[in-house]
Amino acid sequence: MRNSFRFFIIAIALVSAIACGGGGSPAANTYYLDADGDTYGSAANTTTAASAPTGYVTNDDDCDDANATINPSATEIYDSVDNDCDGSTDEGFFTFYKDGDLDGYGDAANTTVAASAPSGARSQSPTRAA
Ligand SMILES: [Ca+2]
Ligand SMILES: [Ca+2]
Ligand SMILES: [Ca+2]
Ligand SMILES: [Ca+2]
Repeated sequence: MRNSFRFFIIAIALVSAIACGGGGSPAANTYYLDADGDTYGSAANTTTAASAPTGYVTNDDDCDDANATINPSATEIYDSVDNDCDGSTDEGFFTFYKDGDLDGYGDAANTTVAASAPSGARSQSPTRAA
């Protein structure tokens, strides 16, 4: 009686060890390499595993996986680069023309690029030939 109970316990332990070990493989997921460590992965380098390997993440949203300052959480700045990975480069920036005499027409020779009109006498409207 006692021996058969012990055998029963051992049998259960064996079966569960086999099931967890070499038996059925868990569902595999695709993971994306995050080479620059900004938590956004690149679709250019993927692997399939049951859980995320070191350096891999579950998204492929990084448009530049060699630059940690470029990712979907970044703020767009005026630098001819798509900093926030939305597919648009330097969106939200405009050229403003200085309107020194406040006649409503700017000076093509005196411009600045910004997201909103700088303080001072400037106009976003294109210039009249000065
Ligand atoms: Ca990345
Ligand atoms: Ca990046
Ligand atoms: Ca952008
Ligand atoms: Ca930019």
